[in-house]
Amino acid sequence: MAPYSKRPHRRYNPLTEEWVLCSPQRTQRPWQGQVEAPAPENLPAYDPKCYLCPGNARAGSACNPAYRSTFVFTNDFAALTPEVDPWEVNEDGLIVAHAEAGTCRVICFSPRHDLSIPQMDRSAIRDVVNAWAEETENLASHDSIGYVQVFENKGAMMGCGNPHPHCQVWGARHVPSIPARKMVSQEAYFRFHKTDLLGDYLNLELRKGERQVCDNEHWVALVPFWAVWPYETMLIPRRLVGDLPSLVPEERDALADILKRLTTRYDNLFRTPFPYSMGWHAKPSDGADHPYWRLHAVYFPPLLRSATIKKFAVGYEMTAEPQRDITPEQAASQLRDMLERHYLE
Ligand code: H2U
Repeated sequence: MAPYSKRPHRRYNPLTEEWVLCSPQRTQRPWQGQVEAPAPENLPAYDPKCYLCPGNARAGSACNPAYRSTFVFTNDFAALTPEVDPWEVNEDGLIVAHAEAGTCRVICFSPRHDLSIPQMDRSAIRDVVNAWAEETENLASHDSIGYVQVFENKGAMMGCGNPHPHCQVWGARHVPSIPARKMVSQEAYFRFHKTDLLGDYLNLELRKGERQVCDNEHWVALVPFWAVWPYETMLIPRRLVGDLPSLVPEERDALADILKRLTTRYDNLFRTPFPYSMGWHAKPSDGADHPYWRLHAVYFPPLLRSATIKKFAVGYEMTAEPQRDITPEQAASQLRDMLERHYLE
């Protein structure tokens, strides 16, 4: 039996060069902490008060068209704005800042207020994949944008203000901290081994088989060895491809398939709309090749042991390093055992 199934240990994340403390012996501890409200059920297909539904008013004078598939708009409360005069502050390397420019877009996945990815059909999810790729390409074409981050925040537990299925795409001048760390480690690995870090990791996982959740011809979903969140997963393409626009049609079809299957397993785990933050980590959009960068998605769901008990990243995690109880192998096995038919169907 692997030394990491029963006793406390630390695991290394070669992408971010961070460690996670894993304490499998703690899974039996009783819970007397906070219990979250269950997610609302029976949402209407159309909500007249929703600012993302077709035909409805948004902030200011904006009004959504009567869209029938995906719908994309520039965030009315954008965190980044395109026209920023460059400036820099550096006082003894201790007070350091610079201006940041960018554009924030919102993608509505569907006109239906009540559906999310696991309940959408594959062709509708394929439209979402295309929208991700198209938005990435459009933003990346601006000289002032050096990195495009696609992310989805799902569920009130994750601070998402609206159940209408949507995600955000932020293009920024500088590569943000997390992808920047992944860039350094992937580049160093590639220089040394002449192969890409995530490709080698994927091959190792395929040989071992203990952390895979589901797969198809072009994609593998697995719980990474270094996962921090209880049911954290990663989606990795079998081909070395650096960004969403570079995916060929078959890979996009297969991505729609694996997105539906993975998120259905999530929903089925606690028979609830599974909250998460997910995001794509693609190569920087600065026009350079970045041959070492393998596109991948990360899913960080907060739920711990039921639909109403979530993990808090506090205490040791805030002051020392991330920690988890249930092992990635146990989480993968639970997700593997789930049906791929949605519990509401
Ligand atoms: P959340 O509800 O998940 O926060 O995301 C919705 C985004 O939509 C959010 O970033 C934007 C918010 O700024 N928004 C608009 O752009 N226009 C509106 O009228 C309301 C919300």
